[in-house]
Amino acid sequence: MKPRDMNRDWIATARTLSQALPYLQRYSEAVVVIKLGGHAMSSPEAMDEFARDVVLMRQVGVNPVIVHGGGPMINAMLDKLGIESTFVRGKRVTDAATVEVVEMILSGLVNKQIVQAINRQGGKAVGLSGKDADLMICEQTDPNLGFVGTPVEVRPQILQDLFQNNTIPVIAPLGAGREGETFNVNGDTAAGAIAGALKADRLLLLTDVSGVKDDSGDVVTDLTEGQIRAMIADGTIAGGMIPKTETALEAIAGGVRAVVILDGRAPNACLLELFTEHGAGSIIRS
Ligand code: X2W
Repeated sequence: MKPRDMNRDWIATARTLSQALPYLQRYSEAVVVIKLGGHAMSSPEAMDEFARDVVLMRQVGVNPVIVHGGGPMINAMLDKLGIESTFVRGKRVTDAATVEVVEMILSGLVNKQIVQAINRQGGKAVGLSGKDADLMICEQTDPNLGFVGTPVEVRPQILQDLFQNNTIPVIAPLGAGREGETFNVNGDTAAGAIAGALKADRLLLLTDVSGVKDDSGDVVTDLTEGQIRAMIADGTIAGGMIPKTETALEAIAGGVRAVVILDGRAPNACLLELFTEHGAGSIIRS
């Protein structure tokens, strides 16, 4: 039996659903690429909640695509194996032994955790990497970084086929080289390239900070390309936020309608961004 006492919470839930209608209509059939960083996968509970939100998106007609990272999980395995790892400007120097571990952890462990979490919530997820169906062809980024790749060609047809079948693609950021190499691709870079090839309506970069902050530490909710370039030049945007904002600008140049940088640890971050007036994090529009 449903409780008939109209307590405030239930009324608020019904009102929230009702108010979401224009947003549900706006995003019906929309392609939303979500980059889930390793730092945003903080606990099994957070993973389940993320998975539920993704399944809800699919349920209301959105075509979600998940591109994940897993830097902390790669670090843990390299530590166990006694393989040292260094980063140059946010990219892992990747030798032949390291790229094997990166592929095992990203395509194996992390990819399947996300696939399973989505399927447990009633969704239909399939795991891929950039190698599957030649989704993401890469070239070496810089000889000093070893097997780190830059996407040069993305073939999104396999993703469109999966949308037709109500399937949610979950993509590990590895790329295929033309000579049969395996390339390690930064997760944000991979998500930007895939979102661009799909001309996605939204690219959501889920991270562990609440957005792009100004010099007094407040999140800037709306950002233009000019503002981002000025904030990088004067040092307001620094560290890991530089590649994220650069990815955002590249994605916009590639045809993505808007990119949002938001805190993936916040409850229901994706739903808040897509289906409420409030929005979340920092948005960069085309
Ligand atoms: C990354 C791929 C994983 C990733 C790495 O090896 O750590 C490069 O640095 P997060 O969790 O999103 O940081 N690749 C080239 O991007 O993970």
